[in-house]
Amino acid sequence: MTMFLKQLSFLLLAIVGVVTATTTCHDETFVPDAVLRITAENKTQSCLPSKSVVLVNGTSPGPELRLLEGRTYWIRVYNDMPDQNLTMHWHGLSQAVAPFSDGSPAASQWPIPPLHFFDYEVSPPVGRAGTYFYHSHVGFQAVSASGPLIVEDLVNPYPCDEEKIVFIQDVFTNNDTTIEQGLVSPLNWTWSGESSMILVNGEGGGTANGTFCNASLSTIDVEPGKTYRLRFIGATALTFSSLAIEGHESLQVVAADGSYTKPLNTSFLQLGSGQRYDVLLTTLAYPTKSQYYMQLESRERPTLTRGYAVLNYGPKPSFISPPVTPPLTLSNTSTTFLDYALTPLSFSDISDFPTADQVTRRVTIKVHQHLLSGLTKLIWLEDNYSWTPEVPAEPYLVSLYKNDGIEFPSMDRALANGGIDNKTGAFPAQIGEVVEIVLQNTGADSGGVDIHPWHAHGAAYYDIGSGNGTYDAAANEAKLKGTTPVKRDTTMLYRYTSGSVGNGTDAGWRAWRLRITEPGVWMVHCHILQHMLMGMQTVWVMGNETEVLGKVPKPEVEGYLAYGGNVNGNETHWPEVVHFNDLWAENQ
Ligand SMILES: *[C@@H]1O[C@H](CO)[C@@H](O)[C@H](O)[C@H]1NC(C)=O
Ligand SMILES: *[C@@H]1O[C@H](CO)[C@@H](O)[C@H](O)[C@H]1NC(C)=O
Ligand SMILES: *[C@@H]1O[C@H](CO)[C@@H](O)[C@H](O)[C@H]1NC(C)=O
Ligand SMILES: *[C@@H]1O[C@H](CO)[C@@H](O)[C@H](O)[C@H]1NC(C)=O
Ligand SMILES: *[C@@H]1O[C@H](CO)[C@@H](O)[C@H](O)[C@H]1NC(C)=O
Ligand SMILES: *[C@@H]1O[C@H](CO)[C@@H](O)[C@H](O)[C@H]1NC(C)=O
Ligand SMILES: *[C@@H]1O[C@H](CO)[C@@H](O)[C@H](O)[C@H]1NC(C)=O
Ligand SMILES: *[C@@H]1O[C@H](CO)[C@@H](O)[C@H](O)[C@H]1NC(C)=O
Ligand SMILES: *[C@@H]1O[C@H](CO)[C@@H](O)[C@H](O)[C@H]1NC(C)=O
Ligand SMILES: *[C@@H]1O[C@H](CO)[C@@H](O)[C@H](O)[C@H]1NC(C)=O
Ligand SMILES: *[C@@H]1O[C@H](CO)[C@@H](O)[C@H](O)[C@H]1NC(C)=O
Ligand SMILES: *[C@@H]1O[C@H](CO)[C@@H](O)[C@H](O)[C@H]1NC(C)=O
Ligand SMILES: [Cu+2]
Repeated sequence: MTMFLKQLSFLLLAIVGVVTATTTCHDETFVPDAVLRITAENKTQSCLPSKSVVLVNGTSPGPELRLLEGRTYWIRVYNDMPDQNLTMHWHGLSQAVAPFSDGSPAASQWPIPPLHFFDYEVSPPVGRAGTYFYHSHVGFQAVSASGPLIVEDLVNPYPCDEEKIVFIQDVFTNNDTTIEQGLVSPLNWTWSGESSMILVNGEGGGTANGTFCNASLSTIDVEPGKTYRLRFIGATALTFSSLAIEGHESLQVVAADGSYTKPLNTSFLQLGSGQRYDVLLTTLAYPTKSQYYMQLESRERPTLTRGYAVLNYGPKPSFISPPVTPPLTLSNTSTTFLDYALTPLSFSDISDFPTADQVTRRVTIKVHQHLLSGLTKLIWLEDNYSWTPEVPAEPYLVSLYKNDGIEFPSMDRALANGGIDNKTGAFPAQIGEVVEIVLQNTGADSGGVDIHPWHAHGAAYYDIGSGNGTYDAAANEAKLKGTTPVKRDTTMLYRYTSGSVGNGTDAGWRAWRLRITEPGVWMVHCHILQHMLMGMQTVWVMGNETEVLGKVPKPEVEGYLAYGGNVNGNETHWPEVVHFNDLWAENQ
């Protein structure tokens, strides 16, 4: 069934509200499709001394998960940590059918308590095959607790000889606890420090702020004269990377986030936290050496972090040093990178793009950095609201079901306040609306401007571009003429000057257009982990009360509504779960 039909019938189901749910006990007879075990262990990474790191199955990145489009999977996630909460988010995949499986503790689910496990229901629809990743959504854990998630095609539009994952991460000198405490402390606010190294597939060496780190590099093993699909995954906490491969100037982009595109050639990539690009690379027929460096550099930070990996044609050496002199001069930030240039490959993505006259509402979110009066604490505001991990006290969806913590957001209050309901702090949207979301950068209290990779949970949006100053819909429509944007889930809000622009001055924008089709509670946030801890997150409630909560009546989801409720398994208790996808299918 097509995505559209699936959404339509899901919507009808929600409206008719005929669901009769029963919970299923996942006892010893139940076999999950995949298992992830999360621990905190002392580990050395790159040149850093051993410190506590949150790992998936003992490694960072964790093991690759491969799912097939159009199937439902149960992924059992064990929180084996004795003293930390955990969730897992399936970055880029919509959890419209299984709302408690989105893994965002502020919006959709209680975290998995220490020494418990949770069965996530993940169902990539047909048409969304592509490159994704999974990561924790608690605190700073996602700096290491993440791994590749590949949704395989029923029919691959870009056949190639082989494919390789290029999973990009940061490491920091301080541990997660120290970083978290520093960023939320009111009286002693402390920055995390800059990235100590950029890792590729868990390894990396190079320089950080001019200090050389001689750690062994990871290899991407290739053979001459073959075509590879490289799946680049931006799983960094902070780093916005500029990257290129020595001797291999032709990279052909064929997918952005989870969307196939028409092929587009580029010699370098820019990759923010949360973004993915799939690239076809044809290797040299006659390489003149065994190893070619892939060079990665941080951009838009006060200090430069430079890491390397190698494209390896020869036998695998036991230790590969980073070069002392960088082989490449990498591009500075391009504020136009692939914007207005990528085109969807699929006909349905092209035909589904809403035209300007279909847009029913535009919501501009002002992004601002604020220094709390009398303190050293910096916070991020979106329309004067700061959404830190402690806000709200219980996940938003849980509150709505329990009808206790927070009321259902009011469309009237939202319309009177530029899109945000000023009582609940959430952005409501009605099914059937076509909304433009404009992320409007503004000068900080200090006058400075920063960059932000903005990510949306739920359905992907059409990215309609970015620019300097204040968003101008008519001018942008002229730029869009003759183009069809691509569906994305993470795109960059840039800065256009390194200097001061003045407190509150508009200083660059990024705009999205989306049809509201999938009822649910969805986070829309900057993907820089530090910024999230500092409040750079919003919550959208799409659909009315019947549509959001009517999927499954309250008694059936009771186990999801309490922290440590009976949907969590442990050594003496099997989880009692709702099979949301089966319910949906039964009601067709
Ligand atoms: C993770 O480790 C568990 C055992 O600890 C194993 O059963 C499971 O298959 C591993 N998961 C993956 C995706 O490799
Ligand atoms: C990690 O190292 C610290 C300090 O050496 C030690 O106290 C702690 O028990 C270790 N943790 C683990 C999980 O091994
Ligand atoms: C993190 O680092 C701080 C400061 O060095 C230390 O006190 C704390 O025990 C560390 N936490 C863990 C979990 O290792
Ligand atoms: C885990 O989450 C619960 C519910 O939000 C909270 O009460 C508890 O303090 C958290 N535990 C830790 C160790 O952070
Ligand atoms: C403030 O934080 C810094 C860095 O974490 C630490 O070195 C310092 O001791 C702290 N000061 C106070 C007063 O807690
Ligand atoms: C970077 O190095 C310079 C020169 O050694 C030093 O003054 C500065 O404090 C360093 N910055 C960071 C963030 O480590
Ligand atoms: C890095 O370390 C390796 C292994 O110890 C050594 O062979 C190599 O010479 C070192 N490279 C530099 C530039 O220090
Ligand atoms: C919300 O905004 C309206 C104006 O649109 C105002 O009358 C009302 O007092 C505000 N409510 C809160 C809780 O700020
Ligand atoms: C910047 O503007 C905001 C909003 O008008 C105000 O609250 C803040 O105090 C200003 N900051 C400075 C440093 O003037
Ligand atoms: C962006 O606009 C500001 C204000 O007009 C201007 O100073 C700056 O040079 C512009 N930046 C770019 C890259 O065009
Ligand atoms: C939600 O919208 C549907 C479809 O328009 C409508 O049938 C239903 O009555 C609405 N529910 C509420 C609570 O407004
Ligand atoms: C295991 O889960 C059950 C049901 O939620 C709970 O009653 C029990 O206390 C849990 N055991 C532990 C050790 O947390
Ligand atoms: Cu940000």
